[in-house]
Amino acid sequence: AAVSGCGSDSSASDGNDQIVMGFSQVGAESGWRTANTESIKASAKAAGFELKFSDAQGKQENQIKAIRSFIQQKVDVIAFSPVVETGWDTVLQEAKRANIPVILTDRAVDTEDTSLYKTFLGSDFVLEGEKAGQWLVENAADADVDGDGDVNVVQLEGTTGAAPAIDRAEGFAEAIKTDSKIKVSASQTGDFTRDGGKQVMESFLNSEDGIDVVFAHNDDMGLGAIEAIEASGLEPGKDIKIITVDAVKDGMAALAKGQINFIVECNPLLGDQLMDLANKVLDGEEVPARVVTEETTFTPEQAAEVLADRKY
Ligand code: GYE
Repeated sequence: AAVSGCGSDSSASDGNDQIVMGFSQVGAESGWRTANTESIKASAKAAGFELKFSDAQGKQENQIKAIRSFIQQKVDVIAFSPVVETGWDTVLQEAKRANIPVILTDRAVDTEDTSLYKTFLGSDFVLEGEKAGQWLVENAADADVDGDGDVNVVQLEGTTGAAPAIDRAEGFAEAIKTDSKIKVSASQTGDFTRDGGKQVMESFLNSEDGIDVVFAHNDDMGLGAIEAIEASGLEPGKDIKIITVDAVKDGMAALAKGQINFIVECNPLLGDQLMDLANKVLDGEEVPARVVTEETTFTPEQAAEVLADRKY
């Protein structure tokens, strides 16, 4: 670390100045997460950082423990992707008191005190939800699959309390407001996993009549829903339209096949930008409070075009 015992001259480099980053990851719940973890590890290596990587297995308490242990180990910088939005003030105050800068990646925290972190790098999840809703508004006639005059949507939410689950639902609801035919008739968490999406979709298929559309907060839950829809004898993408978020390779393959109808991209390759921000923060440079990732959307035709080159 920058805290080295070697008493070299007073230049910026003390001869043992490898930056140590403690990174607390959410878990391994989705294809997006796997790609994100790989990106962070690869970028840390390329930037010459020593990375202390900790997997919280979806639990906030594990993240809090990991952050405390990074503080104890006197890492140079802490980065993390908070599993849920609330409940971070105490541990972030501890990091601040220890003079260790914190960078949020991917997901935001909900706090009044923005001095508790240096910057937040990640997607605009509200915008992602809006893009999904806008597509549905534009394709409402087609999406009224059973032709009853209503577009009946069921929603597979991400992890309860997580920024992308809260914000995607909000953006989607806002966008579909403009068309009174479109209604969300049921909404439940599938925890961002394939299994969760499958199970919740099975129960929706049993309890809801005339489902026209599934809006899944990520590809994995959409892929789980495809399994449930097929098992019920219906054809995903035709009998029930599917909209998802992420655009990981498995999602894009299902989109190209027409099993999914529209994907809003969410970019997991945050590693290079994260290391860059960490370097700047440690050099005392100003960084923007918010760095938003650039993203696009995909139709089946567009997915078919890029699928072969999709890296994750
Ligand atoms: O969309 C989902 C993952 O926080 C943006 O978390 C991330 C989300 C992503 O599990 O697949």
